[in-house]
Amino acid sequence: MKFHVLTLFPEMIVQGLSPSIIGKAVEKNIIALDAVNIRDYTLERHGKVDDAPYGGGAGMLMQAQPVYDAYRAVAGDRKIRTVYLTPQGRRFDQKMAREFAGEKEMILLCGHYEGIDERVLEEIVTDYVSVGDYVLTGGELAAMVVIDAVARLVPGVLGNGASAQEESFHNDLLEYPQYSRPEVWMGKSVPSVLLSGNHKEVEKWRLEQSVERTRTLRPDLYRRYEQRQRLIGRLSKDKRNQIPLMECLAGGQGRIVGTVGEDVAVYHRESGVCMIKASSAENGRYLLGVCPQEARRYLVSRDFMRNLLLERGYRELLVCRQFLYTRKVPLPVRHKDIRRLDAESLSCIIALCGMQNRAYLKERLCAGALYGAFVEDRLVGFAGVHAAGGVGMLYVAEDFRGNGVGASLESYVINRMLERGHIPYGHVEPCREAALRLQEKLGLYQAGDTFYWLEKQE
Ligand code: 4FN
Repeated sequence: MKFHVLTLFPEMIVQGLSPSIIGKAVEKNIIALDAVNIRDYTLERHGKVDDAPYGGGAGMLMQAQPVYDAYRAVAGDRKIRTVYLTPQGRRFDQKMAREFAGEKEMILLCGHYEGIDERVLEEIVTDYVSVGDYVLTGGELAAMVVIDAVARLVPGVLGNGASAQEESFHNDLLEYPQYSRPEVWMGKSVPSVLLSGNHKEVEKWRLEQSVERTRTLRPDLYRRYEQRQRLIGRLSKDKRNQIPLMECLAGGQGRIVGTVGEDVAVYHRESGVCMIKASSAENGRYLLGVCPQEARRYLVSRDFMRNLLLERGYRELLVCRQFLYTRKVPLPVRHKDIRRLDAESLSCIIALCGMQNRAYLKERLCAGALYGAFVEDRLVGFAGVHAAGGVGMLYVAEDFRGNGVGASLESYVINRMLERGHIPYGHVEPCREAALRLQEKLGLYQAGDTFYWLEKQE
């Protein structure tokens, strides 16, 4: 991703970000940062870029011409998302950061003095964005806030370990308190549970702390959290059918976009998947209406839902049976050399299974969600966790099939899911007989309706 910043103080942007992780990512060419000095584009002598406002009043305004020419020098005839940092803008938040992270390129425009001539703003700005309610001397710090928040979402900027951490991030909850050495500082001890070595107790304590902090400090976030927990409680009465929805909510990545009675639509933004539980076509129609525009895929489990989507021009991707692993005990893994894969394995994966689904596999790889089986350092198979939470993507090299590599891979992924407190589930097409047999062999049982995956036609 490329950030262009139009500013009177380019060194503020470049030097401000260069010591940080964002600066390292620039050095590694994972992102690009191009700070453009608006003053370089003035046609007036002495580098003048400002003038007094018509109608009078205090202070000066940045003039339209240098801003426009700097913009054209960057954008040419291309249409690029252009953000003006201004106190009048929409408040910047994590959702907006995610949206911007989907762009290939963006332009950030920083104001100075009393602001910028309205006419050039009308001409070039696509988004007005504010970082908060306080007076600043210029838009540069605001632009740096936006760049920092957006850039860290670009795959590779934080590296594998950190992006995997987001998986366990309890959305809607504030962070719990943390402690490091020494054990006693200024007479204050580290809470004893953290020294107990009991992983389960530690997790429980941390969740309690997060919940309590959120309840007292951020009642707005807490309401969302409570609504989600209540829904998970209701869905758990129909676990066999509702595991994907429950998992998506429990993971903290699913957003409830609508409810009618006992029915609900949940949007999983990372995968662009909408999951709908509807008990009637009427409710289904309503819930489809409230799903976000950007939803690319739907997971539904009733014929009338499937038909509603087909009527709306969606394409059927898969018709699946659902398998659940409801025991808590880890599965034995016979194949010894299985490891988490990183972005460098992409070429091995493509060599193994061809180019199909390349973009999706790359995305899962960068998210740290794929695991590989090796024989003498050769990748002979892989499996992982889908963006929406299911276990799958199982593939074994033809000359290694029938050796239990597939069973080991799936068992390994299931064990990782169990460690993180998930209920492992998978969707398998009825025609894939080997995969169906494997599910039974591993002790997963078929549960619930037939599930339909449908995709928006591009
Ligand atoms: N600020 C307020 C009201 C009126 C003016 C300001 C103010 C920099 C060019 C804009 C400020 C805050 C958050 C950009 C503030 C932001 C700016 C931002 C910003 C110089 C004109 C100015 C009521 C919000 C206190 C100066 C409120 N996010 N004017 O600060 O650019 O992006």
